Amino acid sequence: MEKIASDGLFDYWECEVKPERKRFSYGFKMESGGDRVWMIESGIFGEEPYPPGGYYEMPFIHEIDIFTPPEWTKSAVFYQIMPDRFANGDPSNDPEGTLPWGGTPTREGHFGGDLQGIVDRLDYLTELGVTAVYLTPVFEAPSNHKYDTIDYRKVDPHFGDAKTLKKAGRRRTR
Ligand SMILES: [Ca+2]
Repeated sequence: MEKIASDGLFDYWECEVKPERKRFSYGFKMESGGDRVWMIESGIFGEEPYPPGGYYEMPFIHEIDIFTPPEWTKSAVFYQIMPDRFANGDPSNDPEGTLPWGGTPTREGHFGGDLQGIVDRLDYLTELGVTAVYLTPVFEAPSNHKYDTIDYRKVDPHFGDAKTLKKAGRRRTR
């Protein structure tokens, strides 16, 4: 692996792998001085884990699963947004029991953030240099994070509607 970047907290390593077959299993061996550890999906071990159990796995790679990112993503600056916690642009759609903005977050609590809040701040994101927004799930779900989606065809009413989602996703040019 090759170290491609570092910041105050982390080093970032990268390598390119072309699996010989349509299945792929992998782990990481890390060595420093006399120390050696293996990191796989099931944990970190001082002894080399015996495969196949517990390794990171891509059990089957079909040709259509090999994703080629569009050219524009290579220079894009992404900003990830969990809508409930980003900005409340429409208090009329707040879930019952919405906590006051700036309050202490809880696991189940809602702050009323929504798609209109994102639309209202697209200029702010552009000023930051952001060129692409990645949203955590926005479809109908009971939780604040919406990963427990119950209807993939309906924008969660606490976040807004399809029309507002379209506005949040429109291409911005300066
Ligand atoms: Ca709201």
